[in-house]
Amino acid sequence: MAVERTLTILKPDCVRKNLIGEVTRRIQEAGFQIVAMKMTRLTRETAGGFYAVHKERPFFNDLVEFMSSGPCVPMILEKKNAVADFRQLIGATNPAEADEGTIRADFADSLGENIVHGSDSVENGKLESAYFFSESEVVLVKS
Ligand code: FUP
Repeated sequence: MAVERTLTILKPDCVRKNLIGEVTRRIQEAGFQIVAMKMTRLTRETAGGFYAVHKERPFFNDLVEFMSSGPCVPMILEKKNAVADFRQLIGATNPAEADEGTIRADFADSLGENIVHGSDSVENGKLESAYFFSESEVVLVKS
């Protein structure tokens, strides 16, 4: 299995619920190496740009509103098979459908406010990582 990178965002509901520590602990315990991390507050424009693929969907405005409603914590994570393993760790987009013990099953309130983002492919992970971080903000990790 190849070493991959994936982009996660601890979303504004995660920050509001004081779950940055707990979610980060679970991510690290699952073997992910954090290679970039920051706290930031998205504007409506930057949130809309990140989710541009959904701009024709009925939930787009609510999604932009929510993602710009408070600070969030984007991170780039590195691990073998990172993209699929991370989506397994967080569970289905809709927390009502997420497997027991996943981050979304344990902490998310709704489909719209689901605690964390995880890239859905290696390619999107690269594009999404570049949306938040410059090359110089990504640390070199000895493996
Ligand atoms: P995911 O890949 O799990 O982040 O899910 P999607 O890209 O399908 O959706 C992105 C975000 O849009 C979700 F995290 C929540 C929101 N969303 C809704 O609010 N309603 C929907 O029906 C689908 C997604």
